[in-house]
Amino acid sequence: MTLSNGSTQRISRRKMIQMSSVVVTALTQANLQAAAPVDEKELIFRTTEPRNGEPDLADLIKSWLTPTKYFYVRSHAPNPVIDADNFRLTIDGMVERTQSLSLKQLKQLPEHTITATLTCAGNRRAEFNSEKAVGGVQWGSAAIGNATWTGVALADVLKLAGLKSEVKHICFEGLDQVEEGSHTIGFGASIPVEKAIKSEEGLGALLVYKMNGEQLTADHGYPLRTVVPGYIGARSVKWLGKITASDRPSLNHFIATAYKLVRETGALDWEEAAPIYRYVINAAIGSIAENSVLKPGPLTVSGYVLPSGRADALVKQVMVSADMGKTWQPAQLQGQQSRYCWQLWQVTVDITTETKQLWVRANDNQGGFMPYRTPWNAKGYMQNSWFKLPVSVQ
Ligand SMILES: Nc1nc2c(c(=O)[nH]1)N[C@H]1C(S)=C(S)[C@@H](COP(=O)(O)O)O[C@H]1N2
Ligand SMILES: [Mo]
Repeated sequence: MTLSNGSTQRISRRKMIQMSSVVVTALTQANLQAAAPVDEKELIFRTTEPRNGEPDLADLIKSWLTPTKYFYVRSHAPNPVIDADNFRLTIDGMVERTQSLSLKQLKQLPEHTITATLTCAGNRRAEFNSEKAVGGVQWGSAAIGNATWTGVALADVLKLAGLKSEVKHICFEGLDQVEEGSHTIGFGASIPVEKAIKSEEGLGALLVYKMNGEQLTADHGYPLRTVVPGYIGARSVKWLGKITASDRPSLNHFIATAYKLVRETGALDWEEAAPIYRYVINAAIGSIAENSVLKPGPLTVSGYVLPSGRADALVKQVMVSADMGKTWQPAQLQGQQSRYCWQLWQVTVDITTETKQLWVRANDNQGGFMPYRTPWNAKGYMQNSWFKLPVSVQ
């Protein structure tokens, strides 16, 4: 049984009243517990209906692995409430054997745990506004997080179904109901079949049921989601209900139209532009808030850096300047370098009475670099220009 439910206490109560008491009592206590928005999120909510929140940057960069409570939430619709006992994942399209798998059946496949960073294509969107206003969730720099993900290889699931030779894309559809024009659709995406199955990039995509070792929370896609390492968050579909093998990308709005880099939102621009798959290199300072008042002298600052979403992309260098780019200090990268994961960094810079901003730029070993400026685009995606933090010195 799938019930449309809100994700905040307030919404769920309102919706509960709308449901008939028969339906309410039909939900077992266990189901309610699993589906309830139990996670006490310590996030700054940019919108609450649906839930879109990011942590305080200072909290975010406390650890390489992001605790779930500090992991950003980006949802286009209320969290669907899914009864895990009756849940079925459908695999159809260009396959030899259409599948309808319970969670139990899925979990019989070999289990894998990976660590991977997810980031929203709209991370740092608000910075575009200084050039021209952009719509959408007004993200700061914390729509990113690094977690461990446990589940099964999408490749193994596709093997059960048997892909036909003409398959080029694997499409995903969520069980949420996103308002799109006059109707509602499940949030969807697709990825090239080479990315979906084990490839030279190692383990392809995963279908995961655990995040940071715990059952997925309602916000993050309970009971099942995809995780596509190296790709923008929008390709990691939450509340996954259906996988379709196809000879072309999904026609779902969120890959056919949204999540493209366009200057204008007319039909021609959408048609000409390709979907975004990989994320770009990015970095931010987390230890100091915007407009902090600093004292002259040495100051240690820290932050995160994410290499571009290519297999084997590793961060080469993070540089920080306290004098508008006249001089740069190389930051020390901390902790392990791991495929498709961010790193934390730290550097001590000299703050002078001339310091007005702290700047960060980074590059990786696969040719990825943060540009001085990111071209403005209508949806405000892929903002990865030099990170510039305004401060004052007294
Ligand atoms: N079904 C569904 N999947 C979804 C979304 C959504 O709204 N519905 N949002 C996507 C976007 S844009 C991002 S950035 C990630 C966010 O994942 P998180 O909320 O677990 O951080 O989920 C993606 N998967
Ligand atoms: Mo996103």
